[in-house]
Amino acid sequence: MTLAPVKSPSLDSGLTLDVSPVAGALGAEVRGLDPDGLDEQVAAALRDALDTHLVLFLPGLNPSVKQLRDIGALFGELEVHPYIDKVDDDTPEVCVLDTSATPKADIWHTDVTYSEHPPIAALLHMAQCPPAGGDTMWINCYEVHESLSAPMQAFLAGLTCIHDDGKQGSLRAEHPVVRVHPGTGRRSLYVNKQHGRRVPQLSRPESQALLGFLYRWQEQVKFSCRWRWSPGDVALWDERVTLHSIVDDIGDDDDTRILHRVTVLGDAPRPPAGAPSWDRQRSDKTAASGYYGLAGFEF
Ligand SMILES: O=C(O)CCC(=O)C(=O)O
Ligand SMILES: [Fe+2]
Repeated sequence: MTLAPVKSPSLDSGLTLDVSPVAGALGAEVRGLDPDGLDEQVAAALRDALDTHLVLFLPGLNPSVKQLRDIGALFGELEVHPYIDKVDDDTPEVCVLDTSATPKADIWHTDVTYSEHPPIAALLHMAQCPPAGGDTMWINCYEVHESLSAPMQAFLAGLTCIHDDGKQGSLRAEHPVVRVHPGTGRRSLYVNKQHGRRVPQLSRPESQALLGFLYRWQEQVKFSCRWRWSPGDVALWDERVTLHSIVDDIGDDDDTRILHRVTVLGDAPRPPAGAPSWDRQRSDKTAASGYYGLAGFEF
């Protein structure tokens, strides 16, 4: 997909949003947003920009906690996380992510795909930024799907993948391997190696080989964009059609990296219309399963 270099939807309110791509595959900077001037027109312009660019960056916006929540609410109902720390009690939708203190998400993933209704979008505000390192990267999963051959696309359209939370599979969900975005109608590949475990229509070794191939294929740099954070930046992405990962290269262990985070609640991923439906494998206890079922893909 080739993206227009600059897009500037002019709103009736007189506000102009300048939307300018940051990479060939996905991602755009948005300038001109007034976090106190959010209305339906601004919402429509942002949603349109998000549908086109998949990740939006609002450089130096430095929103208040309430403003961050209100920008998130333009995209849908917000999550109130049961236990992650909140910035303050008045805005339970805004969590604190201290990536200097907690394990970093330095693996390509899509958030919470072990849920039946994974999030549709997420926002991060860089509240305390390290001087260097700790960039975040995203991948365009439409492009990943489009890069596959027609027979491979046809094969994948009829498959599902079982995702779990990695804790003995206590939370798990089954989703189509190819999903259709309800807004754009486009197909994207929907597997990620943090949570994806098994394609139940295939034997265990077949599933292992296929997922291993897809994970390697989708992680190519050409499908990605990378954001070097500055203090106050906000990133907002469509969880349905992207993967992301922090780059875990913060130079000094004493550097603090604190983000404020908002999650937009999701829907059930939808498979392509008319995709074939295959039975599950009756038994996956093949002779080879002991060998191929090793390590992270074991389910
Ligand atoms: O720390 C980051 O840059 C990304 C964290 C992350 O994976 C998330 O907020 O979902
Ligand atoms: Fe994440």
